[in-house]
Amino acid sequence: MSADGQTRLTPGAGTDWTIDQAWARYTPAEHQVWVTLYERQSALLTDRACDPFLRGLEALDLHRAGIPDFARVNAELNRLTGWSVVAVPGLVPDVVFFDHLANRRFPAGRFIRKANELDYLEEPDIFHDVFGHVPMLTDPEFADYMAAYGRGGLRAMQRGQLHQLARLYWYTVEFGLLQTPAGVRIYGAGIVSSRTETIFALDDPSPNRLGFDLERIMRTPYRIDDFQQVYFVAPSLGALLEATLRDFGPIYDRLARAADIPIAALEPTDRVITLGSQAYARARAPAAQ
Ligand code: HBI
Ligand code: FE
Repeated sequence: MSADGQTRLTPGAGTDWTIDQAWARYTPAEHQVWVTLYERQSALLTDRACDPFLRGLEALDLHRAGIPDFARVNAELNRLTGWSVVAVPGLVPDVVFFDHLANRRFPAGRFIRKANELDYLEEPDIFHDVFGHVPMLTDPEFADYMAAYGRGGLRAMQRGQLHQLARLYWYTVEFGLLQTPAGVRIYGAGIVSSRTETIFALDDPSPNRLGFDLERIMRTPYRIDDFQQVYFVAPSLGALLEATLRDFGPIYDRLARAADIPIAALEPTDRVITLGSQAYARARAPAAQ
């Protein structure tokens, strides 16, 4: 993103913003950052991430030896669900992003964070994108959900309601929780790739945890700079997929007239799984004006 806020095409990028991963150019120090993050997260996620995520991590062998080579990952990922990972310089324009998803291509940043910024970074790096997002793409239902989301994104843009669909992505793909027989588990990439939020999202008494409700989610703003104040729990990945396989026209018509729901508020129709204290958010709130 350049100073004037325009996303400029990176020299060498295609019109779809893809670039060569240039896997051979990663340095030993960059591979070591991946190994450090991988070992720390995978140990933490054993009984916190959902089974499809853990199975995907194994199936793709996003191993401890360093940054995965997309060519190798794609051979297996393609076979499983027809998805590929493609390298991009960073965040790409929405229309480019949605077109990739609609065509089963996940755009992943090529760069990796520095050893001194393991816990937070401004823009998604290869660890967030590949460790966080890609294992779930080995699950057939989630893989179909992500492609449906891509198709929906192009339509939401035409209607000028992209900000509402972006909330669905945020509260599912990035910060989604899943109801399982073993309890609530994580599938959202923004959580599984963050050590601190992996703990906060499941254990902390501060956030609300509510049953998944597509339209309610699309009315709920989100925070990009801190832990979430509300998480939504899907009953299953099948239910998540099924929620997108309907005509969104009437939904967008209702949403165009509906007010946003304040982030920590509860709606009468909410299925409350855990009622949060919001203590964390209050402690972080700027001093009252
Ligand atoms: N680009 N590379 C990349 N990764 C993203 O997650 C991404 C993006 N561009 C747009 C975008 N996400 C969001 O604006 C959409 O989810 C709405
Ligand atoms: Fe992401």
